[in-house]
Amino acid sequence: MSEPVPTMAVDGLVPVPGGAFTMGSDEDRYPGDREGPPRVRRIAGFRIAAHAVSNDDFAAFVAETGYLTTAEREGWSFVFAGLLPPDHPPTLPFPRAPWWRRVPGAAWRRPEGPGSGLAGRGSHPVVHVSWADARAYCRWAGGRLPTETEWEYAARGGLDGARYPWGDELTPHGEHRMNVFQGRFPRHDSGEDGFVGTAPVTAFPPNGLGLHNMTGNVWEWCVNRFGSTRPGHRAMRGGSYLCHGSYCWRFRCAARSSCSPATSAGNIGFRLAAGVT
Ligand SMILES: [Cu+2]
Repeated sequence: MSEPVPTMAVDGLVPVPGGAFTMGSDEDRYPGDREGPPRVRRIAGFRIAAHAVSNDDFAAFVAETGYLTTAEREGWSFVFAGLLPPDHPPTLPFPRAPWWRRVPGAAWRRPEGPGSGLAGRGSHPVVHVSWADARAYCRWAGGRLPTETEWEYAARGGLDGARYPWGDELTPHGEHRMNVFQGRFPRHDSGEDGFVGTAPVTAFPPNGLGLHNMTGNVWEWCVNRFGSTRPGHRAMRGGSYLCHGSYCWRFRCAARSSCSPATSAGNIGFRLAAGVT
């Protein structure tokens, strides 16, 4: 027998029946992402959480295990410059994306570094978690990370070939359906969708399977590698509150990205999955 696990966590997962669907798209604005060509995939049934792992969820894991995240051990993480207070000490920009700052002391409990905290954000997705951290949580919870195929099938929620989890229109009837970046990236997020930075994990109506925020809010780690074009990287799905069509049109069901498994940032989280019992 392995150590006792809190079965509550996996008991609450949404069952997703097996089936077939069209994976990927031909909207390949970023050929290096290899999100196409569209192809039919068969998939076995599995279970997936209705929302991303929240700060409160992650706090329960840490309280029980004393787990230290990669960012806590290494002493820094990537924070979006626009979320740092104006009087924050100077930080090193990431060369190809200077709006990302290496912030000493940034970690899941201190999303914008020392002086920041989780007040009012217990129901927001945990961020500054590496792929390794995400895997550790999933094991503790008795589950695992989803594969990219599972993630995309779940995100589509039964709408085969649609761009978003609810259809093809970004804002049907003028309504925002996810947390992405409005305004001028990267300098000004106008927050027209109601949020600057993260939103609660159950914000916005769910998709056809009852799953919230499959696109937008935070990137979600998947269990598998990205592929041969980025050796060592693990796949991430869904885009985040920083995605803007002008720069990163990846808040779509088919879109892909990746990071190295030790990377953490203020817009990367994850969602728990498991097989069928
Ligand atoms: Cu993006």
